[in-house]
Amino acid sequence: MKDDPPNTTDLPSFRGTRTGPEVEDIKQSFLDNLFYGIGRVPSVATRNDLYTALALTVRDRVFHHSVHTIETHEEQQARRVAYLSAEYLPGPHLGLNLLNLGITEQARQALSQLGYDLDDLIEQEDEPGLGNGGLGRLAACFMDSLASLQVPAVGYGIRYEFGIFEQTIRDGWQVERTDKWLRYGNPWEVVRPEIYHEVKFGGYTEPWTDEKGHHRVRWVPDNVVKGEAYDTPILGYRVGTSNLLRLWKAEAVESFDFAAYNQGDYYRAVEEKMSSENITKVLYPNDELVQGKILRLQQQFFFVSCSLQDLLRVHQARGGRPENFHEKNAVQLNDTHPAVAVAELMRLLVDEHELGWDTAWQVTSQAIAYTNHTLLPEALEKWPVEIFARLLPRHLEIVHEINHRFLEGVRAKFPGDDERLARMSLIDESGPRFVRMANLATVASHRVNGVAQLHSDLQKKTVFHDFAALCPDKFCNVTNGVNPRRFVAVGNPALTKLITERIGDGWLHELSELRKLEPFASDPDFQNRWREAKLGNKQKLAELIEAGTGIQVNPHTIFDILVKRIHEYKRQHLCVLQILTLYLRLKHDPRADFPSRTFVIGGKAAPGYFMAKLIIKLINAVSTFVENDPAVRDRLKVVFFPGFNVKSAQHIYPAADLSEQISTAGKEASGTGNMKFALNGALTIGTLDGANVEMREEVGEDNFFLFGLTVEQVMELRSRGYRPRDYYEQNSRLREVLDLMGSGALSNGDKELSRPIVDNLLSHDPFFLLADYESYVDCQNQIGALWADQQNWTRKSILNVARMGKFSADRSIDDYCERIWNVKPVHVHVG
Ligand code: F58
Repeated sequence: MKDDPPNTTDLPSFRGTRTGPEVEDIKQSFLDNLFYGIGRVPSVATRNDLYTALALTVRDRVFHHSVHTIETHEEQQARRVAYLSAEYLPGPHLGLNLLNLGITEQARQALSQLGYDLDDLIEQEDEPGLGNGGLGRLAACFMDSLASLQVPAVGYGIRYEFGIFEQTIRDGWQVERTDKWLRYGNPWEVVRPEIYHEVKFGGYTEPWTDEKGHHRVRWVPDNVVKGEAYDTPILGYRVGTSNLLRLWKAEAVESFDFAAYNQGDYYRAVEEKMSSENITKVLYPNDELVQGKILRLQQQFFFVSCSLQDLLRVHQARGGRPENFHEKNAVQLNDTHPAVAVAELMRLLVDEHELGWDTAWQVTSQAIAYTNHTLLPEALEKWPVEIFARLLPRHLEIVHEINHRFLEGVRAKFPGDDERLARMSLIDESGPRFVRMANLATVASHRVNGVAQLHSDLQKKTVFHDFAALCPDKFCNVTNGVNPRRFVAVGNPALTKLITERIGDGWLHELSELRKLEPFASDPDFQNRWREAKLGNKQKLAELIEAGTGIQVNPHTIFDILVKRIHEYKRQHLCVLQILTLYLRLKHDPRADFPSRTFVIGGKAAPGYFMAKLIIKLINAVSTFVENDPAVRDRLKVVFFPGFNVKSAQHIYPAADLSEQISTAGKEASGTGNMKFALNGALTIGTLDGANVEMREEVGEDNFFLFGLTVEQVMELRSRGYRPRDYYEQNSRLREVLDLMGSGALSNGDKELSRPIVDNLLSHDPFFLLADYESYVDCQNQIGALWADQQNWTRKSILNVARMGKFSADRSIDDYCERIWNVKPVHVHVG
């Protein structure tokens, strides 16, 4: 791909060596940064020193854009987006920033002239694992797209000292290790000690009357924590805009409480410091399960309060008044984790800025909007009222007041319908009392969106049914998207080069331009080169697999890949049933006619989620089992890829032939891995779930391998009374597979190991694996047959890429701007 800075007038020009784009500039500033930035000379520099010097060199150039962006945004005072997310998974910054600046090749040459290899240094970067999975990664893709589309925006979140744990595998089991991502420092962030906010916790409230005779409430906390800003610039692709990701770190208000110290209570002062700092110590590693842990509520409130105070501060510094806050700020809640923002914004406006309740409510509800990412009941956040009251006494009062006013409205519209009131109330009173965060977010938001059309439709039919009956216009859909710059241009240079040679590089700005590839889908020369690119990527992944697991895989086999968080609803164990089905076919007929496959499965399991961890162990057991069988091992390989994260994902998606998107219909809100695979030329085997539905519509049903029950069929089967054992009894193939699993053969005779999984499947099977098994296996057989026809396979692969334009995060952000935020781009010129 051509990587020169484009020469349109509205693109940044650089001045001076320090931020210049030429090879010589980069060489000089790299050496300067090595010398002056970290005090090293090349002869003694470690790989990390070299990486840091290069990161600083790139950061200089990014900051150049940041400064212009801030200036332009100050001048124009345009409405901006504040994205509130408890999680961000940005991935390594270096490669993407180089691409966005358009200086990858110059940097490569500069380093090579100095005797270093750019890719080596890019590999050195530890990624910030400040999220669990799709939700955090989506937030990062959105930050990139906001900047690339030149939308004024700031991302607010938490600077966890320890991000998502590192996963290693010991004896087939997941072992968690602390993620020390800050171990060698982080050259991309800048601490802003002068930008901080105080956040109160606990205590009590008291009424008072002000001099005008107004009834007021004062919150007397028993604890105050300071949030300090850490800023990371997020540069757009080949534009002047560089927005901010501002993450808050908790600090004690004073390092030492001298009063306490003087009284000799030194330890109490130190303890207070430690407990304040604990708030941002570690990310909770659960996906799709929320536990009512008090520290988690503290984290949420901490970052929300800092962020809203910051927004109000900037708003006022720009001459805004609290009552027009919503005109200048669109505040987006990424799921309910920041939903306490509703009560905090009300508190700030009413208690601190002295607005009347109705005005404050107008401002709050016009500023805030909420994205829901899940329909799973165990993932819908609710806080025990008692915990909420203890930590946030004033906010509980505010929630009650909002609830009171809201329910009055509902009562007026649906008189006498007490059950409806109970369902819609912000407080769950069916047993022990809880604050329902999704209800709070929904009531206060002017828009609520789902993340794929199917998900948004289901929301209105299920969790938000009553709310949609009350305000149908509040609900909308914004289908997720991904960042093609990171996941194709940076991750898959071979494919990028090939595409760009044919259709130019406009697709990196406007992904729908990939359509221009369609005429080449059947071109034999293009097909050959397409296959070569894929093969090269598979070879690279094979090297990584061998380094990480010791397993040698053959790049000429089908790379059949399933990577995502491990969860029963995502059905990694359905893939295991298919692997064992192929295994048994080979045992029955060693010459069975199907192509050899390499299954790569990866993902982290929540540390407390027993079944998910057992699924990992099962996959590893199957891996060893087939590897130990000489009659099978050249036809079937099973790899559990340890430590799946953004960095390894960049190597994995480009190498896939087949993408497994096999969740139970109705359970996966959208999925985004599905998009990353398809954009890299993998064909998808999938259910009609999440965004799979829209992907299939786009790429065409002939180019998508569909199997399994639909949402309606799942619901129907459930209500009819699902009996998984019937499938076992009626399907001899399935019976043989489950018997093999239960026999202990996979685990050196230990029958107990897979028992929880087998028993669960036979007697409950809440995710309908057995019901979908036959259709899945049949579909896999069709895929095997298609592989034999490489031309047809390649044609479908090209058509998949050509028709994925819709799934750019740029399109998602356009939709948010239009349907929810009413925010316009601001052009930033970098002189
Ligand atoms: C994911 N949610 C959805 N949650 O599962 C996926 O379908 C969707 O594509 C993605 O969001 C983006 O919209 C998700 O990743 C979490 O990780 C939460 C972390 C905090 C606890 C609850 C789950």
